[in-house]
Amino acid sequence: MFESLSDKLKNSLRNLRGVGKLTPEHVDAALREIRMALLEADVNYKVAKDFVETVRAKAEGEEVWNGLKPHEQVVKIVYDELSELMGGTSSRLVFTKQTPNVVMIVGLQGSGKTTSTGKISRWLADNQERKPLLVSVDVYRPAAREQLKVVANAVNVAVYEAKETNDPMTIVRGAVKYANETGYDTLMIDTAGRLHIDDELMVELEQIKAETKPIEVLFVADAMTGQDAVRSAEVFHERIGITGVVLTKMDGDARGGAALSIKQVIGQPVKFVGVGEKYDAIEPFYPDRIAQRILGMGDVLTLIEEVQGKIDEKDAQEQLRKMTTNQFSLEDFRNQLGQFKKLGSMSKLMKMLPEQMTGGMQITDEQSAVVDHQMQRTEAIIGSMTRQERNNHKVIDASRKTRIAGGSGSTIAEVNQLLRQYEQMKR
Ligand SMILES: Nc1nc2c(ncn2[C@@H]2O[C@H](COP(=O)(O)OP(=O)(O)OP(=O)(O)O)[C@@H](O)[C@H]2O)c(=O)[nH]1
Ligand SMILES: [Mg+2]
Repeated sequence: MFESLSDKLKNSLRNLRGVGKLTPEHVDAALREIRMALLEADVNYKVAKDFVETVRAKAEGEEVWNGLKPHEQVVKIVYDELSELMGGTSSRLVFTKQTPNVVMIVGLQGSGKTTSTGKISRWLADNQERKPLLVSVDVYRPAAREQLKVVANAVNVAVYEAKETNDPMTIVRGAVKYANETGYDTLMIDTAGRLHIDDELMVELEQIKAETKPIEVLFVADAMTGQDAVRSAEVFHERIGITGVVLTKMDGDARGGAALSIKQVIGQPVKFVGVGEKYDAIEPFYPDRIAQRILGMGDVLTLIEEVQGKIDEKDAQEQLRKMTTNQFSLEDFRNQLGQFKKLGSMSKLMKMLPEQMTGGMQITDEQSAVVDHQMQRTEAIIGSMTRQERNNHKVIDASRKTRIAGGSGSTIAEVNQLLRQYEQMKR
């Protein structure tokens, strides 16, 4: 995501480094490069132009931050403006007491509506304590409703089926009623897509909107389509009124222009980005953090949040207590490995650390695979122990070691090594 833009921006800002006093010529040169970089990333022409002008005005203005060198001032201005461009702070979905809150998912054919409906419902259940119900009103494409059901099952979220009817309005009314009666607080409506914006589709979406009064209408756009995504978002917004955008396929070679232009062009923020075909490949869109990532300050905040979100706070407290009172068993060790694994692969973690921390060094996928493999090994060995052995490793004698090694497909030396590591950790 944003690699090429990031490289170019960092480069042009780096060129300002070491310049004692910034002259207008220096700033001009840097701004020209920044403008080129934005255009190459497929940022809307006018957005790029305005961006550069704002940065120029601020750089020439009186504003001075204590303790920042001249070139750092420019970096700071570019950072502020970049995050402002994308909408400033992040835009969570805000729910009301109404039941159900309706979220409509709209967009062109194949943009990723059905996939995103599933991903977002899972995300809301995990992160905003919502109880979602999914419904498809795509009665046109054969198997479209079946597809949503498959997605719903995969993300373990309920789906409302209305096999007896093919009328979108009847379906949504039924779904709202059902959600109301059964206590689902969030109804997500997956709508039909068309290859091109057509009136029939728009009328149908307008009707569904009037009927269900959604708190959110999310426009799903394929980021790979660049400025086309921005233009169609604009049309949908004028016609239906959207509250936010979901940019999918940001894992592909999208240059990022859509992400950088949408807020500015249509006035509605990007709320989520899809970063893969798997159902957990969705991220809330944080403009400030994206700006940090683009400018190479790393995504420490996302990292911290991932750690907080996935590691159960209570669990962590309990483990800390055990560690400090020296009751940390092999069982606890295994739990801790499990927690760590939830964060993802080692290389993914490294990518989120700021350059200052890693010195720009990244571990390779192979290195990451070795670490991941070792962790799996360790888990397997502990998994082959009995409960008694896990809670008191001192009972593990030579014959038990042989059994454990056999059970986990490892060698006695590996079992010994693990026990040594554990003792060290315990100490
Ligand atoms: N790589 C990648 N693929 C995605 C992402 N989101 C969706 N896809 C893929 O895009 C294709 C279309 O996704 P769907 O969810 O079926 O799109 P849709 O908008 O519901 O399509 P229609 O209902 O036909 O209009 C599928 O192959 C998805 O796996 C993403 O974030 N990254
Ligand atoms: Mg679909």
